Amino acid sequence: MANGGIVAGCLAPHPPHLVYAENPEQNEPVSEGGWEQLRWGYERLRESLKDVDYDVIVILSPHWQTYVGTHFIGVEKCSSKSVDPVFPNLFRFNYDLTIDVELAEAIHDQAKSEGMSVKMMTNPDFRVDYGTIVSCHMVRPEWDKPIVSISSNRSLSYYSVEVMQEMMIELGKSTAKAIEASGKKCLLIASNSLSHRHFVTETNPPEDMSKEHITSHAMHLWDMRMIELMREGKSQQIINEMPEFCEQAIAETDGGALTWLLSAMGVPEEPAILHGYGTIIGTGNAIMEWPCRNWGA
Ligand code: 2X7
Ligand code: FE2
Repeated sequence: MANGGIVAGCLAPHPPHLVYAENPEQNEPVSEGGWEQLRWGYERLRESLKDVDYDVIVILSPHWQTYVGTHFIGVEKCSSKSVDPVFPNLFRFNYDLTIDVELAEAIHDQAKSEGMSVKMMTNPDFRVDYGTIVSCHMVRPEWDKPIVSISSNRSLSYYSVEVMQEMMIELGKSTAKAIEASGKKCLLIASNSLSHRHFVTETNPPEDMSKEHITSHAMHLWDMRMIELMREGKSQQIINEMPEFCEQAIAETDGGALTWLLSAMGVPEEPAILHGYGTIIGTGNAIMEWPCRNWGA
């Protein structure tokens, strides 16, 4: 790969339950496990990536929500404690990560030159969102790669899912251009669940798997449809159906991450690999990989 490029794109969901169930030393709460199907899926993804050479992880998370433009972390070292506001009983994680500010600025500048509203986030006390942390931890628990952290510009709140998707398609194109010019090899992550209708009470203990299932048959059907489209390489159809999916399945793709990822990869017709699927408090979660490194120039 003479120029920079995308070695793989991943759909890597971030419910904090996954980190809680893994019991890494950085997380304070202690569990008896749980959500194994998904955690084994992440194991398969890590195995698939273990010999892949890359420089940086580029991630877009729906839990860093910005309302005026897309923001990029522009601080090289970020360390603090991340507490999930809804599940503080499951996720109190001490993180210490490095940002590739150079690449973040390059994507920012490229998007700006295309007319997008963008901003570098330079507050040294900024708290990195848990979506970014959970997905990065599950994909690469060694924390030995710098990341580029991209916010979810909630243009759907002002306009519509359609407008949001249009903007994510542009952001994806700018991301790909900047990566190519950078000369860096990148792993891209869309950090989101699929169907996102969840239960409103928690079981005791939270990892009681006898209570875990999808919230409704309709949500299951939507998740399976999206997974099949990904496995068949029908990226354009996914983008076309995205507004309906977001509305009917309350899908977390409404944050734009999956559309951004598909666009950055050039709306691939190559099939994605399904590494795992499972539910977390009723939401649907798929771990998918597009192995771009094998597709040739
Ligand atoms: O952020 C999440 C999520 N997307 C799905 C399920 C449970 C918790 O957090
Ligand atoms: Fe989420």
